[in-house]
Amino acid sequence: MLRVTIDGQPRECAPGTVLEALEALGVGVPALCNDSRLAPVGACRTCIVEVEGHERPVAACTTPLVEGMVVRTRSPGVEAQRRVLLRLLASEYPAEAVARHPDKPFHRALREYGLDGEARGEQRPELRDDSHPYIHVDMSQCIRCYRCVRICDDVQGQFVWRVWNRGADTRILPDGPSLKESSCVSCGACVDSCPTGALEDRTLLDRGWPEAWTRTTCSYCGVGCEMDVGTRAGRIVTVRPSREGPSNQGHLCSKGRYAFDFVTAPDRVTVPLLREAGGWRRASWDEALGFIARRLRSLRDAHGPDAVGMLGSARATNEENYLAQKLARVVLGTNNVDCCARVCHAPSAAGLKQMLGTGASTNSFEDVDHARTLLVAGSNTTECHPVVGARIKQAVLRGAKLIVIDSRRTELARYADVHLQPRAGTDVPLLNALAHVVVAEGLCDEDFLRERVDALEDFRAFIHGWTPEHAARLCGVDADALRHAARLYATHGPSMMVHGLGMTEHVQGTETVMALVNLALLTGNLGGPGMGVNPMRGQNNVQGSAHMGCEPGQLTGYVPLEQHRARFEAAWGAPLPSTPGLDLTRMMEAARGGRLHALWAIGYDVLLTNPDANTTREALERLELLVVQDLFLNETARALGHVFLPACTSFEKDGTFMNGERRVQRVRASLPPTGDCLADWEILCRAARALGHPEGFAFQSPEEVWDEVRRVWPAGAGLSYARLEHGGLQWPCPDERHPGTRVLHTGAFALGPRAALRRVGYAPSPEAPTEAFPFVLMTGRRLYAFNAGTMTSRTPNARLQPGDWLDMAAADAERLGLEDGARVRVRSRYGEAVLPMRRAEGLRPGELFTTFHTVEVFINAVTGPHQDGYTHTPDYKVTAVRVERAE
Ligand SMILES: Nc1nc2c(c(=O)[nH]1)N[C@H]1C(S)=C(S)[C@@H](COP(=O)(O)OP(=O)(O)OC[C@H]3O[C@@H](n4cnc5c(=O)[nH]c(N)nc54)[C@H](O)[C@@H]3O)O[C@H]1N2
Ligand SMILES: Nc1nc2c(c(=O)[nH]1)N[C@H]1C(S)=C(S)[C@@H](COP(=O)(O)OP(=O)(O)OC[C@H]3O[C@@H](n4cnc5c(=O)[nH]c(N)nc54)[C@H](O)[C@@H]3O)O[C@H]1N2
Ligand SMILES: [Mo]
Repeated sequence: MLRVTIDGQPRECAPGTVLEALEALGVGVPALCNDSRLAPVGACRTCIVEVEGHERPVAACTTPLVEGMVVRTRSPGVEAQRRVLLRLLASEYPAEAVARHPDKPFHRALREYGLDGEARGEQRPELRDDSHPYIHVDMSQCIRCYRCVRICDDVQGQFVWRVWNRGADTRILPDGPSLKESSCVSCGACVDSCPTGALEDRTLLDRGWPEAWTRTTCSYCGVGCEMDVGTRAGRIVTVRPSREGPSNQGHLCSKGRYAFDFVTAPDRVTVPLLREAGGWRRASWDEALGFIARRLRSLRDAHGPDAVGMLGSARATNEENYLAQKLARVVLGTNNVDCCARVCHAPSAAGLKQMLGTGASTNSFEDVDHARTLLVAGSNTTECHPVVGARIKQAVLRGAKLIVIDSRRTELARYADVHLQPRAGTDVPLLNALAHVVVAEGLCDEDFLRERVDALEDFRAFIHGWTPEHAARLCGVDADALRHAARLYATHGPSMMVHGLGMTEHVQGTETVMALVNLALLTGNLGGPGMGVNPMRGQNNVQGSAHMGCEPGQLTGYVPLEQHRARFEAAWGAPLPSTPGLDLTRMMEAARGGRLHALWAIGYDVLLTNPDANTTREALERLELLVVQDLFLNETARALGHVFLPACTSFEKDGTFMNGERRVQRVRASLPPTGDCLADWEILCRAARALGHPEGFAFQSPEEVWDEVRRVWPAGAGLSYARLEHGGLQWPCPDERHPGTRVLHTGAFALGPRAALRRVGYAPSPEAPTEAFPFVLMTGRRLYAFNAGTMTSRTPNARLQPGDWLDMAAADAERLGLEDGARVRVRSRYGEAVLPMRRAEGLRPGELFTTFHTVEVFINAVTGPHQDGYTHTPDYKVTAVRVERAE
């Protein structure tokens, strides 16, 4: 700590700039061009202070604090200078704006200096841009602090805002004809930073200033961004990023920042519903739960407990998923419980668990800043995990090396030192070839191998045949590019892997993850900062849902059921079912075969998102009871549900989520429940009572549920709500003094001192293109829509990205005589879908890409039944199809 004197008071401050010290002490000075997320520039000079020994006032934002410094923030000299500066800015600033946006830093400064009456500028209509659904632009209120320009460049890395002209004529304009038509990705960072009313959220202008702020965690993807929700009169007015958020550090993406209005969508279901001959009928909670209880009891009496299945929700909290699997096992008496980790990163969990002992990311998002080389494999990070994607871009702009393995040229591929673009489904050969180069060229970390790795000789013998030339033929990549990538990853460490569904949603999903782990083991890139193997987990709580026990063979803490049966039976005071449970894909088969009679799906649109939808439909149609617990009549409910239970959104309940870096974070209600909706945890507790089994479900709050979770999960015992208050904690965290774990496998692996390399042979996808089905279709996602689209389609995000469309290489489009926008029929062996096509750059001819975000297109009618052998995760990435113009 430094001892300094500020405004006559002796103070102790942490090293940093003078402005940081003043802010920490709560000594406010205007600082209009300053933003703690940006490097200070000292341009506006409103933060000037007097420092003893300096002839002239200095800008507090660019002046480092030093021991013994004597600072005066309010001396007559600096106050006078500040007033002159502010008066100059005011003279050009529109008067109405000051009143309209009372809480902006510039307006506060004007009021503080009694200058609000001196705003005399004009509102100039030609400087307004009304194009964007979320961001209102009025550059007559621009004071040229350039915060928008800088935050777009230095945090998001999008470079949308450009500076035109100089001096008094300076204009800041987007890089397109309007903001909507620009390269803007709607992260809202510029709005959040703008100190005036030049850039503002439309919702805030329309609905008024927030009356209350609530800190919570975003409910879209697995990054786990912390955010502050501003509410007024029972509505969300705006969402702002929390600067303390460990994984987002003051940044958000378009979904977390803006896509919240689904909460008040007119078709939100707010009462329980029962299906009758004529359609849905309103019911009371007692009636709906009573109906479910009677039906479940009679199905169980007729067919045994395993006639029933339960799906937890990767969108709901840990507490709720814990209760879902407990209800399945203890009340319904079945291990038939799963969640949509099954269709997503189950191969990552399985591969990492088998090889290293823990089925989760080895490192943290923070490690992106410590890696010298980043290997992004099958992850479209900038669209699917935009806050981490932006962080990767910034790391690369600062000089980190980037290797991208993706079958398309993604945004990150354009930043990459090497982009390996394999034919879809050929990553095992590609990764084996990288391992071959590492071994053959002597690039292994010999010390690491000696101390921590087994099966080296066997692996050497195996990998010998996987030459780059051999792999190059299978993958369609250049052999020298493979060599270049392998050398970079092995020799320019620490090297960090980030991987996505391009690795896992394949017939070889788990094996592909194992091939990634092989590379990390060979090069010693495990157990330290800036390293590791890191699945970019999909939904906000998919890591947590599986970890709480929503998997047939795993109990809370992701421990094997058979090994931990006795401990859980003691804790729960009830026997656990003895038959092994079915996972989601096996439940669908059982339903089709007439062996599963009831399914309870919490926050999971199975019909729309499972592959081979015609088969899924047949399965669900045969069920005698399909309970859907959701926010909306999603496609599963609309088409086939028998009972609908209306749940609260994450804005309306308390609890915790677990993000992709093993961090447990608090979710806090910012709104009261809508209508009769209940939080999922309350629904499940009431259901247990209705089923005549109240014991073990008498919880009064999510915290009580969580405290039970901590009792049965030793590695989470230290994660009390009190300790999660600020920023959350990463497990393992075994006791209340433990600081949490940022990096796994330091010193030893979770499974022991040594891990073994694995032979990963190559089994090509059965969906090889044929004459009848000459194209390979990959499916995935795009920036503005989220998965089943139930939430994002009910927000203005839908205006930023129109539905699903098919990307096709220009050469293919020409050959087929298809113009952009042409409607095409995509047909596979399993079904068909009709959608518009567009030419896309960065696709290999013969390969296609589309998304599964809308019911209108229903692309899963086309995807096939093939699965990963270990986890039964569907192959959504390789389907042989043909394309023809739709009439
Ligand atoms: N905007 C948005 N964000 C999301 C979601 C969303 O729907 N929308 N969903 C969330 C969820 S649930 C998840 S799981 C994550 C998914 O996040 P990602 O895994 O990043 O998403 P995908 O688009 O499914 O696929 C990733 C990449 O794999 C590539 N790929 C496909 N096949 C292959 C292949 O055979 N080999 C290689 N090397 N690459 C291949 C695709 O070109 C694509 O760029 O995103 C989460 N975030
Ligand atoms: N073709 C193709 N299909 C795919 C994929 C692909 O890449 N290609 N990816 C797969 C992957 S990775 C995934 S994760 C799945 C995703 O499939 P889903 O899990 O079905 O998709 P989501 O849209 O995330 O949300 C599910 C539901 O949760 C509801 N919900 C949100 N919050 C809550 C809550 O708090 N409580 C309750 N009860 N409900 C809530 C939403 O309204 C929505 O209906 O799709 C899979 N399907
Ligand atoms: Mo996912």
